[in-house]
Amino acid sequence: MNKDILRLYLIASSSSFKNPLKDLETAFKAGVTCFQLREKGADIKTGQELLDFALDVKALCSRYNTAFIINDDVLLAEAAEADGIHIGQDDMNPDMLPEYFNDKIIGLSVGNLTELKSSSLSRIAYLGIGPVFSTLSKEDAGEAIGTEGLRKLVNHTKLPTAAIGGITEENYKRCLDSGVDGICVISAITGADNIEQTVTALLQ
Ligand code: TZP
Ligand code: MG
Repeated sequence: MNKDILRLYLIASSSSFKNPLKDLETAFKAGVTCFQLREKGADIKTGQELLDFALDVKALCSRYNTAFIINDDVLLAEAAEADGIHIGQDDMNPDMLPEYFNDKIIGLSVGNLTELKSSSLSRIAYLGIGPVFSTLSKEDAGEAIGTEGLRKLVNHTKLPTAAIGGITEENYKRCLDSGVDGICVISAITGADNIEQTVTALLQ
């Protein structure tokens, strides 16, 4: 995997934006390097409606050269021919992912050293590390590890890494200074007044 794709990694659901395809296009055009469709929370799509949305997003991603990752949903990732899948500690064992993912990007969330050491990493392409700061976007995100915790985990792995959790225009540089290859954000972009400006700022 080219770790440059982790530089600015946006995560959102189909209901995160008022005009999802338009707003995602704005974000991709402005330079988001990777997008993860994480269909969680209120107002979620399922079945064919979700697949149709995923296919529209995939087309947008292809147009702007943005990597397209699906959170957790193996069947959706295969059906939408995503570039990869992201799994959490409570999801499936990455070793059990079907062959489709052999040449795809498999990302894993880790929040502490115990998780890092106990995870099967043979098929993992990158780690999402956090929450670095406290977040309102994930109820069970766990305790914030701070930039010191982030640095510690980065120093314990050779895998490409992205920081996640509570990352904003004000604190993203401290994450990058901890040695990660990039940052993952939800609310910094989904809640932005001006998506283009925010993406540009987070890429500085
Ligand atoms: N995993 C750890 S923290 C988090 C996820 C999905 C939420 C990040 O959202 P935000 O709004 O960027 O804090
Ligand atoms: Mg999950």
